[in-house]
Amino acid sequence: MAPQTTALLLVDLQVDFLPIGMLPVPQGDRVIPLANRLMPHYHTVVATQDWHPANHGSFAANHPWRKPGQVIDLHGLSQVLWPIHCVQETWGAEFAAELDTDGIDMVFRKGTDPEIDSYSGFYDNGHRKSTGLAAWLQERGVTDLHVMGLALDYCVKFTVLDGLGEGFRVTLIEDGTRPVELQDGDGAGAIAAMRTAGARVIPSADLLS
Ligand code: VGL
Ligand code: ZN
Repeated sequence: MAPQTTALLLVDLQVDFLPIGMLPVPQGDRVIPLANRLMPHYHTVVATQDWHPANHGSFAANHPWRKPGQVIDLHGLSQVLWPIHCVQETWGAEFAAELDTDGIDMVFRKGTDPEIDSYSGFYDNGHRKSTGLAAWLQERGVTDLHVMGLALDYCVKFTVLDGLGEGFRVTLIEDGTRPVELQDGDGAGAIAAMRTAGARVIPSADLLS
């Protein structure tokens, strides 16, 4: 059992990020059994859920003559355009069917404002609005976060960086995540950026043994 001050943070383990989904992360399904195995070791388990309205500005389909992977300026911020994904109340936005959601204590939804994207579980991409995740964890005395989920080079990366910025000690569970890799090397680059910012990176075997 991890100390009570350590929480497990599951990032966007949703149908649309699995190989069957609309924004498939290669081998994204492989991390679900690991999440199920890890959850019982933690006093506190929190999950983030990408939760977009259908008119969300990150969807390529909402911009004429744009396709996924292109980058636009969205209300002053650089925005990668994505396929339609994780639309509120659709199957794609649900947690992976194999995920033991009974083990989750609290869910933080993000990406609900059509005007701005939200990769991190803590803040939108402009750091304008908090989701309440940091305060919720701090109220429970959590000082350490163990993070896993999808996708490594977007939502996991920015959640880890914001977690460090909020003063948590943050550990990335390396085999609990997979990258989308729009560009080759984005996964390795994300891990390097997290390490540089102060994250510890370990395999799940170190936690389960
Ligand atoms: C994500 C792109 C768009 C993620 C969410 O969960 O990493 N990536 N929305
Ligand atoms: Zn999204």
